[in-house]
Amino acid sequence: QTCILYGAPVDSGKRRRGCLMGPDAYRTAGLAEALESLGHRIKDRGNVTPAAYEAKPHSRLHALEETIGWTEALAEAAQAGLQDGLPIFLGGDHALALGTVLGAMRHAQAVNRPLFVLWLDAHSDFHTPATTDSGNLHGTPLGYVTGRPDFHGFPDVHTPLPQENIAIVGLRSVDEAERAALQETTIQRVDMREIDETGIARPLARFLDQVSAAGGMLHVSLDVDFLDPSVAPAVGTTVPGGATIREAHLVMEMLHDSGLMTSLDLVELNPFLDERGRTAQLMVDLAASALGRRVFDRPTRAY
Ligand code: DIR
Ligand code: MN
Ligand code: MN
Ligand code: MN
Repeated sequence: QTCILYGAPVDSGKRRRGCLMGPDAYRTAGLAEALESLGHRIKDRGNVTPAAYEAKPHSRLHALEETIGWTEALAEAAQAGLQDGLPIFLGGDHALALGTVLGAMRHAQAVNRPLFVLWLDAHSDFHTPATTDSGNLHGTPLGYVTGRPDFHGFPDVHTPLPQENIAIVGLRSVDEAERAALQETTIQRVDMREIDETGIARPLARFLDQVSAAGGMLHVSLDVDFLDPSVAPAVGTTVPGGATIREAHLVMEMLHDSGLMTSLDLVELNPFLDERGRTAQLMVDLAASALGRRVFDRPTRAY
């Protein structure tokens, strides 16, 4: 495959700074080399920059105009990348997915295929600018792409992503306003308890079967805090009780075997909080698993 790397040094989605160093950390940790060694062609298109914006003060929302600028620029990058290969976005905080998922939606519509989204995260990121209590827009991308209200100033979401095309896996921190709204949706929610009870493979296989049956494209958004903080400390919003290294690799290995993933976000890495690049390295290793690194081949499973 041709993997197209885009640095997305978005740091506007929350108040704690440092995610802007993410793209450099992934490059330093050898992402391109790891994927090349698996036989892929790598094009690094450098870092995206936000569309021009004029920052205004807001009482609640943090860095609204800058985040809108990133959304416009990253939607275009995602659309362009999907025409040329499998785009991988090196974040940057999760606000970058406002743009990458929007771009993937536009591309999917242009090629007349349904888009599915796999959200690997401790959080549900289903807020709107009106419901967020933190004022941090990294908590809003799934609200945006599903067409929830109050995203004034953002690019129009002409055709919202169908709720049933979304699975959120790894949940253990859902704000009350999100919980109430989510319970009214058909978004598939896999919390840590379900993972404990059934293992992570079962709910994931169920979702991949659905993507495959629909002939869908699949955007994967991997938040560092999907992982347990004991193995991935370099993130501003750690929540104990997260995925193990092996659970995360299994997700990535199954994604590779499925052949369904068409774009990938690596988000919320804050290198300022890392321990000698340990979290960056783990994220690179997970990306490598998603793109074919394995111990032994498995007979292919028909998803
Ligand atoms: C939280 C944090 N729910 C908020 N969200 C995060 O600010 O609305 N998402 N960290 O990954
Ligand atoms: Mn997130
Ligand atoms: Mn999160
Ligand atoms: Mn919140």
